[in-house]
Amino acid sequence: MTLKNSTVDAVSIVEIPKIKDTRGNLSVIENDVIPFDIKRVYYLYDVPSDAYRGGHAHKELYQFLIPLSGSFDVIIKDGKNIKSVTLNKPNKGLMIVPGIWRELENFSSGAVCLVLASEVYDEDDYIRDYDQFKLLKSR
Ligand code: T46
Repeated sequence: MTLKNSTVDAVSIVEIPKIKDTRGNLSVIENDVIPFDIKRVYYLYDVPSDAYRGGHAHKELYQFLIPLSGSFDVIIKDGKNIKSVTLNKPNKGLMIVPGIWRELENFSSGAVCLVLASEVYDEDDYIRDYDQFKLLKSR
């Protein structure tokens, strides 16, 4: 998947295996759940309900977003199409491929968004200007 050819249809909800017993649930992510080796893990928390995060796309980065607690909405755009996904189950994550604009909003109280990333942090991988994003997608 490349910056140029990806569409919102390539962004998918992925179910994370759940091991359930009387003590509660345990979910585990191994290489068969996500299609990349994890190079970085970060998380968003204590996000005010009126805050807006994201507002950018990545050139090469794959990310897997997991709502460890609470819920939030992810708006995804490919320059032509828009989709909105609500994440609210800790065993269902969102796989975002390169070349997809994302906006995160409507965080519930206590929401925690865990992100597994295919690359280490690199500001050069970000496209933070939406007009530039649309131009790159249309070329
Ligand atoms: C994404 C959404 C879901 C770092 O120093 N290292 C890191 O690994 C990250 C992710 C960020 N930062 C710095 C860069 C900024 O100075 O932390 C500050 C906040 O980052 P940003 O405004 O990009 O945060 P979000 O929540 O808008 O976006 C982040 C990720 O950057 C992004 O890739 O998809 O979470």
